[in-house]
Amino acid sequence: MMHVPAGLLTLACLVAAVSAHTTVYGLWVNGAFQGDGRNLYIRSPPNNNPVKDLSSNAMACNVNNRVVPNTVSVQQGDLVTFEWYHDTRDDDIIASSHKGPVQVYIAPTSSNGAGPVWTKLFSDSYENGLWAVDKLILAHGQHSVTIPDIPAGDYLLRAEIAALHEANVAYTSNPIRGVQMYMSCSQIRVTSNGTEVPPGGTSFPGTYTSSTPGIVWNLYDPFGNPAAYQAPGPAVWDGADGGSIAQVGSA
Ligand SMILES: *[C@@H]1O[C@H](CO)[C@@H](O)[C@H](O)[C@H]1NC(C)=O
Ligand SMILES: [Cu+2]
Repeated sequence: MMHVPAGLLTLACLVAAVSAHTTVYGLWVNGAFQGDGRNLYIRSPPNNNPVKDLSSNAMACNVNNRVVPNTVSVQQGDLVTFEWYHDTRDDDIIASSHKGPVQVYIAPTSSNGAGPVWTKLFSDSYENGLWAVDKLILAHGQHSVTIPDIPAGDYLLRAEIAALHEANVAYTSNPIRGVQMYMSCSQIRVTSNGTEVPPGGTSFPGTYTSSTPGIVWNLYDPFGNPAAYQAPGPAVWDGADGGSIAQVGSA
C-alpha cells in the first residue's frame, strides 16, 4: 500500500464505494446450506468485480478458474440454490441499479468450461415489473435450479448475472461502459445416472458478443419495454427441470 500513489488510492476507494458488485457465497441443496463454498467448491474470483470483456476466458468461470478441492453431491430432482452476496453474507446482495437477467448453465467439469460445452438450465429476465436482479435482492441473494435427469458425473454449475446499468453501449465501443457480467462456477457431482445428456452448444467466451441480443440495452429509455428484453444466449434446454428466484433458507 505504501507504494501506491495517493491519487490512485483515492480513486480506488471511490470506485469501491460506488460499486456494489456481487459474488456467490455458497450453495444449498434441498434447503440445506452446504457451507461457505468460496475457494472450496466454488471457483471463486479474488474479488466481486464484473467481467466486461466478453472475449475474455474469464467469461467461463470468472478470473480464477481452477480446480478447487471439494464438490457438492446432488441427484436428479434436487433443488440447488445459489446464494450471492455483496460484501458480507445476506447483505444488500448487489446494487439495485444493477438490473438485468439471472441465468444458470451447466457443463462437464472435465471441459474446464472451455469450448461449446455449456447448456442453459435457467433464465429469468423481467416479469410483473421486476427484473430478475430485483427479485434476487428480495430473495436474499438466492435462486435455484432443479438437477435434471443427466448422466452421473462431475459438472460445473455456472450462475450468471448480466447487469445492464451501463449497457446502453457495448464495451467494445466504450470500455468505460458495457454490460457487467458476474459469473460463478460451482463444482457438483451428480450421483444419479440419468439419460438426458446436456447438449452443450454455448461457449464462454464466444456465444455472447456485442451484437448478441440482450448485451446492449438502455435501461433508462423512457420508451423502453423491459418485457421485450431477451437475455443473451440460447433458449433454456428442453431437458432442464426449472428453477426460481426465491429464498429457500435463512443465512
Ligand atoms: C450410467 O449409465 C450408463 C448407461 O446405462 C452406463 O454406461 C454408465 O456406466 C453408468 N454410469 C454410472 C456411473 O453408473
Ligand atoms: Cu457493480
